[in-house]
Amino acid sequence: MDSILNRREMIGAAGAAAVGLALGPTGLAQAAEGASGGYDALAGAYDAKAGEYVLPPLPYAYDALEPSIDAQTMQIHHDKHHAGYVKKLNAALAKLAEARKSGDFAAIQALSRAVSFNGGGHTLHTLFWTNMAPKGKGGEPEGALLEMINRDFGSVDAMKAQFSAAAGAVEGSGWGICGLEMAAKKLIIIQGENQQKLTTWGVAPVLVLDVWEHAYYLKYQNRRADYVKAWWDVVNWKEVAKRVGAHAGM
Ligand code: MN3
Repeated sequence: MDSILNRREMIGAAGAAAVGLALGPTGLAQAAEGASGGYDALAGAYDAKAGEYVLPPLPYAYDALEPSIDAQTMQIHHDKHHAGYVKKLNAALAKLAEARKSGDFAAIQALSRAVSFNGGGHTLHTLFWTNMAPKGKGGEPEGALLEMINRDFGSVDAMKAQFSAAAGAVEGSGWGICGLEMAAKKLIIIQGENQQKLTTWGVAPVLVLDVWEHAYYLKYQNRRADYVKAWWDVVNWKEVAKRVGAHAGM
């Protein structure tokens, strides 16, 4: 295990893409040009030629995750909510470019916040769609990923229990997030509020779960715990393994 984890590749192109927009669009542009180092999901989130963030298509049909997540929720969530974050992120960045030209930074707080909120939303949703797969298609944790989960959480069941508790207890709108902490190269579970709060810097998200009400309310109403439980059936562990490998140098 140690030999797998000793190859330290501190935040490079892949890490920059993963920890995202705080580092500017360069990381995502590199990802778009094929330097994503296994963090392929983000390659579709930015159009390097146009110089704009874009809404990547869902990698499956709207109804592909049923019965865990219903088709109508997926359609509205992807086509309306996620698209909105992309549009507002681009708009905020354009206004910042104008501000640099004019030297008028009167709106800097609102614009910085808009980049953080909408950029966080864009990154997390892009990772979310691709860390899910139709039931039975996502595999199970195995190999180096399984070893890492056992090392850092004790067992897969213990990891799932902590993640479910964290996601279920997010106050208001937010995310359950499992990520690789870059200093220790260990997996940790954190909560995200809104799209950007409670961030732990240096943690590259490898498995994320949207627990905003828009992600589950049509089917589950107030029963967030039932949604979280059903969601485990559609986790794409193969994609999670790829992301961990990209950051841990596996
Ligand atoms: Mn959402």
